[in-house]
Amino acid sequence: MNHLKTAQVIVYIGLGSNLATPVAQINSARAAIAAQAGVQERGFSSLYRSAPMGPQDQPDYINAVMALATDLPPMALLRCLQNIENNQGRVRTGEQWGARTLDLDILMYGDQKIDLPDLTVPHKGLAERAFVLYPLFEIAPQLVVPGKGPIAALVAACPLAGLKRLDC
Ligand code: A4P
Ligand code: MG
Repeated sequence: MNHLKTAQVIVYIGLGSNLATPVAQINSARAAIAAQAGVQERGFSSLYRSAPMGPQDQPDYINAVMALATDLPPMALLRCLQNIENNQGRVRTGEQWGARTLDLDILMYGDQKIDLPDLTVPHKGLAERAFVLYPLFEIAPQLVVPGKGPIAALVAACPLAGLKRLDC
C-alpha cells in the first residue's frame, strides 16, 4: 500500500461574472469547485459589485474570493477551474477583459511563486485590484502575498473605487 500522501495547500480563487445572472453564476461555481475531488472549501467572502475594469460597454461585475485546501497540483487545479468556466457557458471572444459568464483565477497557491506559460501565481493583478483585494482581505486578513507583502497594507493602498459589498 502506498502511504505517501501529497500535502494539502491553501489556495485562494477569485471568482468573477458579469453575464447571465452573475450571482447565480458565482454560487454555482462555488458548489462546482467544492465538489471537485481533492478540494475542500475553507472560506468564502461576501459578494462584491463593481464597474468593469477594461471596456466600459459591459455590465457591472460580481466578484468573490474562495479559500480551498487541496492536494491538486497547480496545473491540475487550473484545468479543473477552466472546465467549470466552460460548463457555465464561458465563451472566449479574444477581447481583452471582455464580458464573461464566469472567470476563475488562481490568486494564491500556498506561498508559492509560479511562472509557467499558462499560469502565473500570485495572479498578476492581485495587488492592484479592489475587487480582488477586499474580498481576499475579508477572509484572510493575516495573509502575506509572496513578493507583495501583507494584504492589510495592499488594501490600505487600494482605493475602493466604487466597489460595493452586497448585503446577501
Ligand atoms: N493564467 C495565467 N495565470 C493564471 C491564474 N493565476 N489563474 C492564464 C487563472 N488563469 C491564469 O485567462 C487567460 C489565460 O490566463 C488562461 O489561458 C490561463 O492559462 P482567461 O480566463 O482565459 O482570460 P481572461 O480572464 O480574460 O484574461 P485575463 O487577462 O487574465 O483577465 P483578468 O485579469 O482575469 O481580468 N472588472 C471587474 N470589475 N471585475 C472582474 O472580475 N475581470 C476581468 C478579467 C476584466 N474586468 C473586470 C474583471
Ligand atoms: Mg481568467
